[in-house]
This record gives sequence, structure tokens and C-alpha cells, in this order.
Amino acid sequence: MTNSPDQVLIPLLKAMTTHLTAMEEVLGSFSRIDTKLWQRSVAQKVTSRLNPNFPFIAAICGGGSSGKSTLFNTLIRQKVSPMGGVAGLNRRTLAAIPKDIATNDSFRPALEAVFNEPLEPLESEKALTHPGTPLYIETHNLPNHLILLDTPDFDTGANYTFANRELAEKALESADILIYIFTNANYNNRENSRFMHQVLTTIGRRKTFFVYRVDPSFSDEDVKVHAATVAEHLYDKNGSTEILGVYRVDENNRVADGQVPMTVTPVSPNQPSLETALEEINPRQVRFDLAQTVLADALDQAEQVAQCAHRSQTILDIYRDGLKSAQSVAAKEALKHLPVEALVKRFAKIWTRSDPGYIKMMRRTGKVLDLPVKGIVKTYRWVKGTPTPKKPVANWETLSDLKIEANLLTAAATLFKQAVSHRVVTELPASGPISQKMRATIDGLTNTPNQHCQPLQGKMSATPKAGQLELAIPAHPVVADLQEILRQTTWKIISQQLLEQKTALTAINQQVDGDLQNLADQLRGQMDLWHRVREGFSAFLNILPATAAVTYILSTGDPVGAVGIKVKLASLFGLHDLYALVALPTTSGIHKADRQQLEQMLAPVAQTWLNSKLDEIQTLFETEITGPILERCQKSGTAAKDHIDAFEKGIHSCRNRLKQA
Ligand SMILES: Nc1nc2c(ncn2[C@@H]2O[C@H](COP(=O)(O)OP(=O)(O)O)[C@@H](O)[C@H]2O)c(=O)[nH]1
Ligand SMILES: [Mg+2]
Repeated sequence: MTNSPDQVLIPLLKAMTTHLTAMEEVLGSFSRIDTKLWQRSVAQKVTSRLNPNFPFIAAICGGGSSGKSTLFNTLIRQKVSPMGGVAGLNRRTLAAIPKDIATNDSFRPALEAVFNEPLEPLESEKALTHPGTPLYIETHNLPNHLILLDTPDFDTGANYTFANRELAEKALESADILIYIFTNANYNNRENSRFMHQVLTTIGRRKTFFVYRVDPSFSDEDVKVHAATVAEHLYDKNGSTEILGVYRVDENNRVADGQVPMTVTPVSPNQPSLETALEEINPRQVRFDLAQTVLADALDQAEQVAQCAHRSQTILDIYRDGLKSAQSVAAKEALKHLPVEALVKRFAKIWTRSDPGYIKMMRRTGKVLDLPVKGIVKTYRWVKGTPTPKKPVANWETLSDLKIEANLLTAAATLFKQAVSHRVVTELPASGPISQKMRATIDGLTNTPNQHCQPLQGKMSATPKAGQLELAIPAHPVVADLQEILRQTTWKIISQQLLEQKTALTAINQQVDGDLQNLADQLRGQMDLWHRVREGFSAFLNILPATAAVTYILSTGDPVGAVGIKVKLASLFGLHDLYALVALPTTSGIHKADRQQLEQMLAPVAQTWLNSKLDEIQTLFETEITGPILERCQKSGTAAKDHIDAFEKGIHSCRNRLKQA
């Protein structure tokens, strides 16, 4: 046994509505499509109505004083709705409900879902002249499946302030078919046609009866010609198929005086009266047609909405990557002047601790112990072209301390600015796979703007320049509140907290100590490689590792990669100077092969050291500056993705179901 369409479609559409709400909660407004209208339309025109026994709703609509209330009273054969007087008299929808339906409690929730509002009985005629929720009366004079609505004028109000428009719109949205009544004065009114066009065709196409109130001198042909014009305005080209029948009401002063009801006459031969036509409507057929067109339109729109949600989520991802990249760049800047010297000293200490006895003895003579560091400093200054200060050891320690502070704060301030800015501007090495992916994504977003989606909040670009990829990425609206909180946080507090962490940052941590120890062991283990080196070897050993480490680290100019961190051997000094530095203390003592060996051995330890420092600095930056924003990006992105996926699955399943129907 197959499920009926409602058993499948209703839960699917309900779930889609929930996911759509969640998507907008997570990502903010990402689409220009009116998603509230979408949800309302789906609820009113599809989910509430798939019950085959649900009553059929026909709404009388039209401009002010065209005779809506008079027609309503005529069709229910009761004088209930106030007629005449000033235009815009009716401020509420009045529903005439067959007694059977009105007294059947099971229809009430469904009816209220269709109106999207509670439905109260009409107590006095006056109530209709105040705006408010729809009212109803019970009647015996309508076919028992039909509910008839008298709706507020949609065109009253001066200077295009249509006071009733919203009220009318709601009432018309709830109807299965419309009975459009117009006069010779307003049948060609552009604004009225535009409004009706929108109501009838925005989501799904609804069919209409035309009632034309004319001077008795008009021929039926005149009426038909004018009706065709109206049909064309309302439905574009193939409007005639949507018109269920054209009727005329001839002007009659006795009607105006309230003495007799309207006489509604068909304009084509063999055409049933309006009452009969209404009675003969097959609600299930009309509703099925409507549900099909509504669903087809709603699913097309849903697809656009999903695309926009994807877009928004992609922009969020890219923004997060951009901010992370900016953070890496900042960490690298902060690291630029971290005390490489401390690392070198530490290595020298570890090295000498494991010296064989005879070398220890040599050291105790006091000749070489401090030499490495002094030598390095001198060499460094020599290479950089700075004069050697009188007391180098004491001075550079303090100097570099200040430098660390300055660099850390400068880098943090740069990152802070990026984090609160309406867009993040950063760069990545152009060649990596991440850069290529980012560039493709950004190009994709900027080259194919989607008119249904909210436009970007600022300029987005990926520009290759001198081996780098320059990125400009607008901040995603989901972090706006966090950016504001960050803006309110004083920089003074952030900088103080950063500086408190500084000592911990510069201290050589245990992991690096272990690495240095390993390096020392390795060097010792491979000393036979150097056995060809001359007599001065032992002295050279004191200098070599420290010098080489400094050289190596100084020469790795760009340790920061896009998302991960990588050390690359781009020389600060150039390869020539690197060798000059290594070779300087022992000009004749080291061979090319040994140098390469040395470089290979030093690379991992230098890398470990840099990585651990970069990690620490990035952690510090995240704690003090970017953490909440990055976390929001991550969480919102993941949550959005789940809802978008579920929403898209819903579209797919509904389409399958429609195909089977
Ligand atoms: N002369 C004439 N007046 C009519 C006819 N039908 C309605 N009217 C008048 O037109 C005015 C507006 O009618 P009403 O039903 O209140 O229009 P509504 O604003 O569209 O609801 C009232 O004064 C009616 O009496 C008609 O057939 N002939
Ligand atoms: Mg009226």
C-alpha cells in the first residue's frame, strides 16, 4: 500500500520549514527571497490543505467600492457585510462558513492554520470596520464544502499608502480560488493588476472568476474584451486558462439602494450561473492543481534559498580561513625576534654537559666555554653590518627582550585590527593547494553573483602577487556581535595579558630541550664523519653547533605556511653568507659534505622549535583576541551545513514524490 501524498509531503515540508528557520538563525539573512512568505505559503497552500476533506475557500476581492460586500451578501443571501459608505469600510476579512464546517471542531485548527490567525465569530457588523483578525458567520446558503470570504479593499488609502493591503494579502493568500470583481473605472488599473498578479502567481497559480460590474449598455462582447485585458495583466500570456468564468453585473440603482441583491449573469452561452459554478467545483481537483503548482514553485525557490545558504556558508568558511591565515602571519611577525640566542645558549649547555672527559678538561682551562656565543654575536653583527658593542653579552639579552615585547604587541595589534575590521586582508604563499582552493572558491563567488542571495558585505578578492596570494575577505555577519564585543574590549587589557605571557613564551620548553639533547647525541654519534677534520677539531666542535643553529634559524626567513606551519630554507643572508658564517671560525676545518650534513641535522630541531613557538603564540592570540570569533565561525559553519543538507534532501524527496503523483 502506498502512502497518500499528504502522509509523505506534510512531514517533509514541515521538516524543511524547521531547517530553513534554523539556517537563518545560524547564518543570518542570506537570501533575498522572502523566506517567511515561503514558509507561510507552504503551510497555507500545501500542508494545511492536503487533507482531501478540507473545505474549499473562495475569496471575493477587488478595489474599493467595486461591490465585493454586495456580491458576498448576494451569494450567501443574507445582508451581513456592510455595504456602501466610504471606500475601505471593511477592515477585516469576513468568512461565511457552512454550518456543518463551523460546528465541526476538527476543521478549526486547520482553518486557523490557513488564515494563520485565530478565527472569531462576528458579533456585530461594526466589528468589521476596525482592523483585526478574521471573523466568521455560519450560513446555510452555501454549498457544504465552500467557504466564502469578503476581503478588505486592497487599493484604499491615499498616496500609495494602501492601508488595507496587508490585511487583504493575508486573506487572499489563504484562498484556493479568487472571485475578482472590478468596474469599468478600475478594470485597467495598473496598480490593482500588479497587486493581483503578485497574489495570484508568486507561489503557485490560482484560478479566478471574473465579475465585471458594468453599465447595462455594454455588450457581452465588450465585457469579454475587457475581461481578456484583465486576464492578461493578471496572469501574463496564457491567462485565459486560469479564468474559471466571466460574469457581468449590470449597474442597478435598486441594488445601490439595498432593495434587491445583485444579478450576476454569465456572458457566454451554456455557461453555468456563478452559484452553480461554485457548487460544481471539484475541490480535490482544484486543490491538487494548486498544490502541484505551489509545490513546483516552492521547490524552485527552495533550491535558490539552499544555494544562497551554501554561498553564505562558503563565505563563512573562507572568512575563517582568512582570519586564521592573518593569525599565522601575525604569529610569524611576533616570532621574528624571539631570542634565538637563548636556543643557541641552551644547545651549547646541553652539548658541553655531554662532552667527553678530555674536552671537559680543556674547557676548564677557561679558554673556550663562552667563545661560541661571543663568536656568534660578533659574526652576526659583522654580517648585518652593525658595529660590535663593548659588552655584547649583557646588552643583547636586554635588547632582544624589548624587541620581543615590541614585536609581540605590534603583531597582536595588527591581528586585533583584522579581527574587528569589516574585512580581513591577508596573504598566503601562492603555490600551495590551500591557496589554490581558496582562490578558486573566491573567484567562483565573485565571478558568479547570484541575484537571489544577499550580496557580499564588502569587496572579496584573491590576487596573485609576487609569489603570494593576497586575500581580501569580508567579515561574515554571524560574527558581527563578537566583533563589537572585541571592539569594546580595551587594547590596554589585551596587551597587558599578552605581556604576562611573554616569559613563558620565550622560555625554552621541555620538548625543545629534548630535541636539542637528541641533536647533540646525534652529532656525537656521527662524529666519525668529521674524523678527517684537522687537529683543531675539538675547539671547532664548541663553536660549530651553536653557530650553525643560529645560522640555520636566522636563515629560515619564512616559517609560516597557510594553515599549517612550515619551515622553509629561504635565506635571510643568502646561501653564501650562511656558509661564510658556518665556515668562519674554522675556515679550513669543514667540508662541503659536512656542511650539508649539518644542515640536515639542524633542520628538524630548528623546525620543532619554531613550530612550538608558533603554536604558543597562536594559542595566545586565540585566547586573547580571535578565539570567540573563530569558534563561532566553526560552530555556525558546521550547524549550517547540517541544516542545509537536510533542507536539500527535503527538496529532493518532495520532487520525487511529485513525480510519482
Ligand atoms: N448603482 C449600483 N451600485 C452598486 C451596485 N452594486 C454595488 N453598488 C454600490 O457600490 C457601493 C460599494 O459596494 P460595496 O459592496 O460596499 O463595495 P466594496 O467596497 O467592494 O465592498 C455601494 O454603495 C453599493 O450599493 C450596482 O449593481 N449598481
Ligand atoms: Mg466591502
